[in-house]
Amino acid sequence: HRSKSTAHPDVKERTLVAVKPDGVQRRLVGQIIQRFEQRGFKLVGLKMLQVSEDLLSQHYCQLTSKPFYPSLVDYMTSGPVVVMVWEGHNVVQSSRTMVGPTNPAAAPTGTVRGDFSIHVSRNVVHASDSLEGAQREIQLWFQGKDLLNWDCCDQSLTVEE
Ligand code: IDP
Repeated sequence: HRSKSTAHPDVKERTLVAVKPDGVQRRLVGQIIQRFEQRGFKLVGLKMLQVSEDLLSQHYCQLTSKPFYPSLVDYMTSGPVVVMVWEGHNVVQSSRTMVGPTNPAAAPTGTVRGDFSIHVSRNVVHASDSLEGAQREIQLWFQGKDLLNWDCCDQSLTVEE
């Protein structure tokens, strides 16, 4: 006998995905959301904002000493971003696969970066790279009250419960 709670403990896994300013300007928000919806993940948080340099330096705390960091700040603050939290089985790793490698030149067709971008400095989208990173980024970008726990009526069609 397997109890419901131990069979699939990670259906509540969450990750942070952001459409960067180039993706918003190029009107790719809808297509990017559609990919996560149709895969079967659940949207639990969504907002549009102009990013501050302070938030960005916390988000990219491991990159602030890189030579490209000043241009990364210019890019990420050039216009609004749309930031989302997606939930579901293995969502952190699956989102990274759906987004593709950092450098679009290496990104396979079928990935967001492989389908919509050509250069590392304009790669359209962000997705957390690990469970720990996802937790850190979600706390940074969202207040707990702005993440919703809701029942998706077709959940039993996407995971065994
Ligand atoms: P990731 O976004 O795939 O997790 P990171 O190494 O965390 O990759 O880099 C964060 C972001 O910084 C990239 O998505 C890209 O926008 C930018 N970036 C990374 N490496 C370079 C570079 O060599 N030149 C310009 N921008 C870069």
